[in-house]
Amino acid sequence: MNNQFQLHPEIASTFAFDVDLLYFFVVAVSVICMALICVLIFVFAMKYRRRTEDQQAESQTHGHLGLEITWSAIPLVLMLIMFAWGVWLFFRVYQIPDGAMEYYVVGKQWMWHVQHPTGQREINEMHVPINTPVKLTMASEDVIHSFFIPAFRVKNDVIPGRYTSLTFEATKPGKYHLFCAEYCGTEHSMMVGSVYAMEPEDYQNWLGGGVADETPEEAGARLFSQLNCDTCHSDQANARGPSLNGKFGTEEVLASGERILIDEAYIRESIVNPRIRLVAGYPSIMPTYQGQITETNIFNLISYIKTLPSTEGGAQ
Ligand code: HEC
Ligand SMILES: [Cu+2]
Repeated sequence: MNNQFQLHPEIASTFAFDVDLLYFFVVAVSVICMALICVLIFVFAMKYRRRTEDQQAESQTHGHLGLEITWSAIPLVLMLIMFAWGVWLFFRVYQIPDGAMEYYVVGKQWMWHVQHPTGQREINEMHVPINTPVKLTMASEDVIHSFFIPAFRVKNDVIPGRYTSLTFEATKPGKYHLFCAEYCGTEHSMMVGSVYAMEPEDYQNWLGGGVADETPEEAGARLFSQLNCDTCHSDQANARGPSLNGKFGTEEVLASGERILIDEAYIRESIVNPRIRLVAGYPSIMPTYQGQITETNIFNLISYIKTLPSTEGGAQ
């Protein structure tokens, strides 16, 4: 199935068909307009050709308001249809549904690391259940990559120093191509893999068959003490850093007076570049962990910090 050359990838996600429909509309409009122009060039060249050596033009037409309006208005309407349709689809494709399963994906020259919500890890393979919304949060260890699953019609760049995401819901069990779609060095063309969409029961069995790794939260909890985060971040009254309990999704007041939402991107920045945004009332003593921690481990720390419950009667 996957080795044959295919002009058209399979339709295997909820919005794949709608993406195709818009694509065919754009192609059809372009082909029809191009054909019209080609035919008219040919017809006019024949119809108005010079018939004798000394033939003079009878009259020249300069401008025609009706025509001008027609050939401006029709393309405008067609373009607006494409635009509105595109915007509608864009929001559908990029909206993250509630309760989506969150996978972490790290691009690295030249492979994809995938981590399941339950902790299973894969390289260049990704198993997902069908009929379940999936969200990928993606990071890069080195250069710009791009995560592309043609059968699901999803693609997004994976950028160093920043999180990007993708969501999809597979609809058809099968094995699909996974590509890096951004030239990223010598072995870019080898940065390929497979996505296995499975019936939910099969997915559960697959999970059960693998080695039971620690979950992202467990790994994060382990790192939190291994990297000594807990020596500064705790609920104790004399803690040197702000307590992180129950902080995820809330707003932080910075030393600059600015307010910022504590989300994945902010936590990542706090770990690799703590000096950029200081929390109000705290000295700049947090060491940077840049280069000492992998993107996967940053994901794990974030998962752990997300689960920290707010504690009443704490220092904060
Ligand atoms: C030497 C003490 C120290 C260590 C070790 C430390 N931090 Fe911090 N951290 C701080 C201080 C102080 C702040 C507040 C000032 C700032 O923003 O840099 C802070 C801020 C933060 C923030 C932003 C919190 C907020 O409320 O906005 C996060 C997230 C964070 N640290 C995570 C970590 C993680 C994860 C580790 C371990 C990998 C860690 N820190 C290790 C002292 C520390
Ligand atoms: Cu790549």
